[in-house]
Amino acid sequence: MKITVFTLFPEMFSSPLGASIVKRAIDLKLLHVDLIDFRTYAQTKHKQVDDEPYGGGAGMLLKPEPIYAAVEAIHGDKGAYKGKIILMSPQGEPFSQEMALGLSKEDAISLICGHYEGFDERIRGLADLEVSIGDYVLTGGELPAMVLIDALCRLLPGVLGEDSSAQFDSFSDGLLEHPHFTRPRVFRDMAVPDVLVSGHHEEIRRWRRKESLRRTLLRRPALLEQIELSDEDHRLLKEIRQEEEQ
Ligand code: 4FV
Repeated sequence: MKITVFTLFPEMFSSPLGASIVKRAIDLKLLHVDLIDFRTYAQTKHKQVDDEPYGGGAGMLLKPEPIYAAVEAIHGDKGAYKGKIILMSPQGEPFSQEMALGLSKEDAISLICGHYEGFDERIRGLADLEVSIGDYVLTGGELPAMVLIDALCRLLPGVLGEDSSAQFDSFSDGLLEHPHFTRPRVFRDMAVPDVLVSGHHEEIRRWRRKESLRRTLLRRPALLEQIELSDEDHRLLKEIRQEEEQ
């Protein structure tokens, strides 16, 4: 997969792309990331990329010219680029595991990172999609772009050791993940649930499904409305509600 990032601060990406799983994906050539500093495409003598908002108001806005010039220099004019152009902004579609899964199947995507108070509205004409990582305002779109790259990268075939692990992610089945345990068997009087060391795989599957439902019911009940629950799920939820009432 090829990701092109348009940003004023390419240096912010060095460490997130230079460590652990993302680095491994890049080293394995499963992921290629190009960092484009769109200030270098500013046409004015002083490489101006921002300006005051028409109609007054605080802060500065990103100008359209440098970003259009950068995107067209790298990808050619509208239509030439086969990838999806994504604008990172708080007004965008909420980012989700489902969206990550969908985007991880693209051959190429481009991420445009805002800064200052935001974008001149005409920059939106470049984008196929606008994505927000959450209802809060950051200093720039760089961290959101890194979040997206990280979430996509681990879904690329061959990146995570056993491809299977990503399919057991939180949200992969719409539920929060069940509790996980590893050695030691007992830590400061906190013991691993017996079922997990029973070797009884059906019991273990049932316990994990039940604990995923319990955690989702207690922490994110709205998620339960969004997924198809099986008869077993309904039976388990009945047990959970009785247990939680005690
Ligand atoms: C953001 C978000 C975000 C807004 C003004 C950059 C900042 C500044 N992007 N999800 N939340 N962007 O806060 O994606 O330009």
